[in-house]
Amino acid sequence: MDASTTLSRRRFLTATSSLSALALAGTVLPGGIGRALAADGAAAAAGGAGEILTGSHWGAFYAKVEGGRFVGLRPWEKDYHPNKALAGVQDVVYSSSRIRYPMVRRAYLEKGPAAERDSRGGGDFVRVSWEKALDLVAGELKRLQEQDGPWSVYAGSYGWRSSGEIGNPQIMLTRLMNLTGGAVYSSSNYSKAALEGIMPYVVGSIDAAGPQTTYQSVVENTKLIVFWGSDPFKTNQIGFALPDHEEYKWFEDMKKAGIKAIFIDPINLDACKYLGAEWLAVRPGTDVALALGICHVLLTEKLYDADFIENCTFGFDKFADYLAGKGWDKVEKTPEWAAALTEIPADVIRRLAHQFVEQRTMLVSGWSCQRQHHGEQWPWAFVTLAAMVGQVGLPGGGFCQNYHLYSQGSPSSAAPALAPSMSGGTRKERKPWPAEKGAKVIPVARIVDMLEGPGKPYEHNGAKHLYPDVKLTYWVGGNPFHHHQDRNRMRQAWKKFETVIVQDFQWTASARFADIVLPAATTAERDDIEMIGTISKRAYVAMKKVIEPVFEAKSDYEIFSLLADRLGVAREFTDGKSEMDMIRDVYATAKKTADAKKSVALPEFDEFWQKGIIEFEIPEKNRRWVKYADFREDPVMNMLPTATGKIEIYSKAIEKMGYDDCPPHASWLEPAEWLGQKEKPYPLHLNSNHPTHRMHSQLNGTKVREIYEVAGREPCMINSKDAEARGIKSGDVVRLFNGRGQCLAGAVVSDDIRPGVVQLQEGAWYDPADITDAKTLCKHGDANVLTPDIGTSRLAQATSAHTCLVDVEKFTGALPSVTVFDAPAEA
Ligand SMILES: Nc1nc2c(c(=O)[nH]1)N[C@H]1C(S)=C(S)[C@@H](COP(=O)(O)OP(=O)(O)OC[C@H]3O[C@@H](n4cnc5c(=O)[nH]c(N)nc54)[C@H](O)[C@@H]3O)O[C@H]1N2
Ligand SMILES: Nc1nc2c(c(=O)[nH]1)N[C@H]1C(S)=C(S)[C@@H](COP(=O)(O)OP(=O)(O)OC[C@H]3O[C@@H](n4cnc5c(=O)[nH]c(N)nc54)[C@H](O)[C@@H]3O)O[C@H]1N2
Ligand SMILES: [Mo]
Repeated sequence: MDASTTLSRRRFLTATSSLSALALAGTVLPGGIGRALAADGAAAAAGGAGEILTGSHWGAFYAKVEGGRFVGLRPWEKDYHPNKALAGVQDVVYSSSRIRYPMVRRAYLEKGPAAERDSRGGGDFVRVSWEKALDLVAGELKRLQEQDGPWSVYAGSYGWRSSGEIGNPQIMLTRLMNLTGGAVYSSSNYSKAALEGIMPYVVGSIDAAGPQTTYQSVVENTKLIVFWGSDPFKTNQIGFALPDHEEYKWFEDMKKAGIKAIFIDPINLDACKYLGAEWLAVRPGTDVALALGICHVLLTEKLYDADFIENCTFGFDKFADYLAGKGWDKVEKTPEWAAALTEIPADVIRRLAHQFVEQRTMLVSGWSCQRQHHGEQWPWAFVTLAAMVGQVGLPGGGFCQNYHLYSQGSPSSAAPALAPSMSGGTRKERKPWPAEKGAKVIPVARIVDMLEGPGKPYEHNGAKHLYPDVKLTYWVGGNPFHHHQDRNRMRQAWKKFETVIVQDFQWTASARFADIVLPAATTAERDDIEMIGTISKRAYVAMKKVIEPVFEAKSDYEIFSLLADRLGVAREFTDGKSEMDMIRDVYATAKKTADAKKSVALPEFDEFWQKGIIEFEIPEKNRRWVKYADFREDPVMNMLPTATGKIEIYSKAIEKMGYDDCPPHASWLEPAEWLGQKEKPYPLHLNSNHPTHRMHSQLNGTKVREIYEVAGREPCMINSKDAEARGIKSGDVVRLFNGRGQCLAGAVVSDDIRPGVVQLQEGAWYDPADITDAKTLCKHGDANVLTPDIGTSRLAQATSAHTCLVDVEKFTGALPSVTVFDAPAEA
């Protein structure tokens, strides 16, 4: 056992108290940008004694090590805007919610699979040896894969595992399952599945991935930038590779360039204040109507770019008929029609149409507007609007659906992108998979539908499938008891699983609702390799092990290798490679590409590993890259990979599907719940957007909570009018509720949120008061006890988390304490 494990949490917090200085450095308040950037030049020199360079979703950093203990950290000196949550990356290693040993639910251990499933989540676990835990897991996988069939194992494990090219436990799980006969997997994601479903029909690719028109192009050319359901200040704080937060530098440049900005969002964002922008507090869920209203003005006032529509798009006539009231719903999409739905005045809608075409305009969308019922309609309406404005492919003009993540407007270096050396491989069939056994892959957000309806038909993207009859799940690198909607429904459905295995380093609710819990190592406890900048590829970092795994944690690779051994596929699984061999492979592949293309000079691996980092120049020619410029220039030679080679405003392929919940052109379809509904079940809209100070549920079990918690709970922002009507003051404990569930939260009364809307950011750990109660109170503030679990449409079957009405009241009952941050007892 590691010496550090004997230290109490309190002593650890004292030992790392210097982190509070770091915590203050990266504030996202408007003035924060200037401060963080000013601090950049003065940052301390690289890598002092006892410091190890590594990284995380929150940024690259130097870990301080003393006597084998990870005692502190400081951000990489070239981070433009260090994330204050970085402090949690150290704290998480020793936190009270760390999973320390393999644990098995008592009833499961004593009575076997499927025993007393009602007691899941009750916290009655027994500590077991690794031998025992791995035997149990391997035995169950064998039993189900061999005796039953691969369709009975759900290995669609989804989630934001850590940064690093070899630490990809989901690839490992897939590889292990494929080597042993296969399993049911999942497709797409919770992030942008509606967008990923529709965009291939519209522009021939996902669009919101890879390089975008660079910020340099925006700074030099754009006169008006519109952030539509997009909060680049907040969501760029994290990255999948190691973020360098370059976006914040570009925001400063945008401000200096005097670019006018408009934010369309129910919340008055820090970025909006920073840029001195106009805030349009749209009614949530009505953005499609707003876009259609603007399109109507462009059409009727003949402001739209007829040449671009003629040369670069397909199917405009049908859409124009729809705008004019001659479409499938016979409703004209006038600004007055849109104003009634969106509560954005008709004269503002008219003005926006004029503003967009009168100057170089960049339309920017985030992903919240597609994480809604009929979410496919938003990206389609947005791109259609941009096509009518006609600036697609011009410097600083057109549209971007991805400036809010990974600093995607950053120019790229010439270095090859690093890629995992391990692949999931293909299924080694040991048993044929008959059609009646159901789908091999389900849309990720339809997991509860699958659990509730084995054998039931469903539709997805033009095809019909059956849900498989799954009995076991193995979850690694994700937290479904945070990310999935309608927690109470999910809790019941989860009982369908006879065995639930969770491999994590934190006692998340998913681990608490599992049967077998395996303690994984954090990235600080193993070696890896990663880029700084998903798009910029600004550097390669040797993510060196900071400390030995604490308690009995093992790296995901070691755990899966041990399981592979028990399942008789060790050699195939590991290929005889250690983790360091795989790191070498990742580097060797990049070096081979770089050498062949003569793009960048990479040293031999040992030199790189010893140095710890290689940084790359950004070639001048990459700084002004404009997306869709070649398509615009010659739409015939450079056609898009759509059915017609053009931007499809109308899709014949979607027409053929005949879905009433996804018509063949962008359309306004009323969501299942919204504030304009005739008979609203509840009076307030719940905005469960992404958390400012966390990445989802990660680092919730750390001192990062001290930055934002209210009354010891997740904060809930409420408009002063709504608060006053309910007698709520800042700091009060409130109860949010609807027909699906209820949770407590700490009130923040503010006029930075539109009346009628409350914000409870996603990711607070679920903390049920009484697991025997079907609608039990979450004591801490998990937004997903309230959200509905419905597919966006038959096309994408994505999550509709943002389609949610609730009510809020001041909580006056006996206040239950939050208990989710203490690990279950190690009996
Ligand atoms: N209401 C609502 N719900 C939402 C959303 C919303 O906007 N509103 N957003 C959705 C979106 S876009 C997403 S992407 C999902 C996110 O959902 P998740 O990705 O499931 O959320 P995370 O909290 O990031 O969970 C990652 C888990 O992996 C663990 N982990 C990290 N690194 C490792 C590792 O190396 N090994 C192992 N074994 N475990 C590791 C962490 O401790 C953590 O428990 O949530 C979705 N849910
Ligand atoms: N700090 C931080 N950054 C993150 C993450 C995180 O958890 N924390 N998660 C990462 C992941 S996995 C993803 S997928 C992305 C998510 O990126 P997004 O989905 O773009 O992020 P959100 O914060 O959910 O929503 C963006 C904005 O949309 C607004 N909004 C909500 N509903 C509506 C609406 O109906 N209309 C309009 N116009 N606006 C609306 C919200 O108030 C918010 O300001 O972020 C990534 N970045
Ligand atoms: Mo996401």
